[in-house]
Amino acid sequence: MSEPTVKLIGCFGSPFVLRAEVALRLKGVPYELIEEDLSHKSDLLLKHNPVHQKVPVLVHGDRTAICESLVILEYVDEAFDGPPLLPSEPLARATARFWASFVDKQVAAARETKANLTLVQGQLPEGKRFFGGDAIGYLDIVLGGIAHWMEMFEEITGVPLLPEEEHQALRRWARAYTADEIVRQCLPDRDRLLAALTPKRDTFVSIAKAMTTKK
Ligand SMILES: N[C@@H](CCC(=O)N[C@@H](CS)C(=O)NCC(=O)O)C(=O)O
Repeated sequence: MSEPTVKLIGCFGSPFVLRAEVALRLKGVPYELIEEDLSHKSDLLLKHNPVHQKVPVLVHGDRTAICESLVILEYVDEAFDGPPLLPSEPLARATARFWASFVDKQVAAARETKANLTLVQGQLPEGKRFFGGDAIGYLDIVLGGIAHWMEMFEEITGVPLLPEEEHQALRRWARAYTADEIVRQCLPDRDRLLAALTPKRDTFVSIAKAMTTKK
């Protein structure tokens, strides 16, 4: 019997979609990426994610769709063979989930992004390249959405959000993450992303100033 197909409803340049793609590729799961135009949401998206109407959405065979990137990561980890994303030990799993939720709520959308990233940086295991240790794991994938965008954000605004001297470990991690062979296959094209983000430069500069001004 053939394996049920995996479809990922996504859109260009989304850090949340990137999470789902990296997880699928690390597990070696073939998938079809359906690129959504979020200004004209398709019936497919509205049918599969009627609650939030957001991407990513994972459709596995004829099963109900799975929505929300963190839920998708856990589903992919449990439903498919391949390298584990979450640690196996309960306390380490709970800790990874805590920091993933922290990244979503306190880093991606907060004014205290810089200080909160310092807290996240403290979770890098001593002498290891990734939050998952020697291999990319759940928290790497969750934070990985930010790594690529942060660099782009700095280039567009000219404001260093994470100066090397303050966030050396995190910058080293971001470089290792975005240089990973599997991650690179999923990263949005740099020039296309730059072209999409540059018109929002003024907004980004205001955000960057708010983030870097010491209170
Ligand atoms: N919490 C969601 C966030 C997903 C999200 O914000 N997706 C954006 C694209 S980056 C989206 O679909 N936006 C459409 C909208 O807000 O209507 C997740 O983790 O999956």
